[in-house]
Amino acid sequence: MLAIQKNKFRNFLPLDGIWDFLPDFDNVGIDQEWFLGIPSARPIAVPSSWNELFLDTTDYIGVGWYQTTFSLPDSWPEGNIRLRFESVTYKATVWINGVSVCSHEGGHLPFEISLDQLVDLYPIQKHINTLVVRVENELHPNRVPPGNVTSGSLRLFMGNNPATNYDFFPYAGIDRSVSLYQVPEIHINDITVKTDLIDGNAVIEIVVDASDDEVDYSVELESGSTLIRESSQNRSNHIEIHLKDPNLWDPTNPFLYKLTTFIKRDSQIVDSYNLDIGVRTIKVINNQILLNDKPIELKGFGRHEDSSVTGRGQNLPQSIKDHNLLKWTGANSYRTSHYPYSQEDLELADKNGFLVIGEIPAVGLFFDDDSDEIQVRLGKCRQQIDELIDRDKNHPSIIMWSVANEPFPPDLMNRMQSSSDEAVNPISTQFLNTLIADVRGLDDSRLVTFAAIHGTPMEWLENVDVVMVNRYYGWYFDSMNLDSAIEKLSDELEKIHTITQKPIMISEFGADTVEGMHSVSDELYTEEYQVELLKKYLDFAQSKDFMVGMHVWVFADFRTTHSTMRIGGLNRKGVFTRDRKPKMAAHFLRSRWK
Ligand code: BDP
Repeated sequence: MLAIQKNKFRNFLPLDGIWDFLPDFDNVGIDQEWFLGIPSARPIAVPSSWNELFLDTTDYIGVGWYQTTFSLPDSWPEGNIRLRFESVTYKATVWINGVSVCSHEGGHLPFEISLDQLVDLYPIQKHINTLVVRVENELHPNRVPPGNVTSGSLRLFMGNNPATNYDFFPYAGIDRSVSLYQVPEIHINDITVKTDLIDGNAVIEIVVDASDDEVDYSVELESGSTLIRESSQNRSNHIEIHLKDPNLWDPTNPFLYKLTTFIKRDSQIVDSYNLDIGVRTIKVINNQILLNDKPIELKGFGRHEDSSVTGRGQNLPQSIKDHNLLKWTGANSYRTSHYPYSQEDLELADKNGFLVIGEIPAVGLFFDDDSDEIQVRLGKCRQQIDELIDRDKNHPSIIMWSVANEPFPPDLMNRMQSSSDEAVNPISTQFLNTLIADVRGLDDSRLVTFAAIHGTPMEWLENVDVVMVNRYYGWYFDSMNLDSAIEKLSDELEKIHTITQKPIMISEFGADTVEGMHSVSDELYTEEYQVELLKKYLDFAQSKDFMVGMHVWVFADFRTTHSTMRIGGLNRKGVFTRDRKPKMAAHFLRSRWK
């Protein structure tokens, strides 16, 4: 799914702004036909999450209705108009002029609908049209991420309502932009770009999917002052560019080439699309991750899309600021924990040279309920992998896909406490292997992994390219005893490496820290303790050849549900506060990484 682009062949009409909103606390909207027009309204910003905006919706995660109007410009020809939502959390049902046009389940990823079939029902071209969206964010065990889980799993983060087994707040709403756009009658549907290096020269492979077979394909690659042009032979939609001495993309030189793709009908160009592409390769060989055939270590963070006003709603100034602060620390990498981030955030990563691990929203997965329920969740994860790779496959910044964060084996507590290594139920192994195989089937040019909790069965790790572990020795285990914590960490990771023979990265480690809390002796929640813990982990990683990355949990404090483990409803493991003030740890990392 290509990002929306405006050019001489394509039109674009953003619908963001102030919409009408009505929370449906009693879930009566469908019966009362609110899709014909919501009965009363308060203003809301689109995009944003509703939770941070109104006093009566702070903890509300049920149903909310949105409404706006639009008219199409006279200059737009008829047909090929699409309505696109970049992210609605969790389930959207959409009506135009009272006619139901689509529904979509799963937040964080785009969906769109062609309006062409509507034209027979209603001449949208000539009218002021009403757009109504019902957003529903109830937490269910068979959704992804699962919520309201009552059986088996580790319900770590149960605090007040809502009950989730992950700790980030389940924000709801139209979280990213909504727009109308138009493509020409014969148009480019999709472009897939892959790059390889052969004897130091680049091979750029471009596959174009057009709406019509009877077209000719060509591309232009802008490289400094020269323009390389290639056309396909015999209407093949596959074009290769060979580039001598390419300017390779990497964190120190995130060079982007401008690639323009054209399709022609009867020698006339009928559509074009621009992409910024980076030439780079990513591989694992023995214990190392190789970027452009050279070993690279990932230094960075897990993050969250989280802000005190927009919630999980898109906040471009904050993305820019976060990227600048990431650079300031000397980080070269981050994970989109625990869901896909906005496409703008990835554009920034391409430009700023961050190595990104893209993750689907599969956090808190569990496998000890009915097998039918497990299959429903599997289906949802597979849909999310399809949609994620479809959206993000052309970003040079993405080097690895993560198919889950901390899936829970059924006997997790036992495994955590006794380091038990008993075989796990095969359905869970098959579940993860199916996701990994899906990723490889869709994208053989990147690595695949998942973030493994302490106690993860070894057989789950057999199939990944890089073993990624979240570890909290020194915080949830052996708190206040960092030497013993590091000893246990070392023993455990040595063992995992001996068995798997794969490179390992720690994708989460950290300590909750209240800014301004200090002590001369070891004390939990102090800024000194956070620095000490991070330092010991980084020293450990430096001493092991098989360690390929360290992601601190977490970049900045973020909102959680209220619980005895979360002071003030925040996870405070950030090295920046929620309003992006540095704690001592941020300065420490900068001195270490810069
Ligand atoms: C890990 C989760 C992460 C939490 C973190 C924590 O992956 O989402 O925020 O623990 O407890 O288990 O801070």
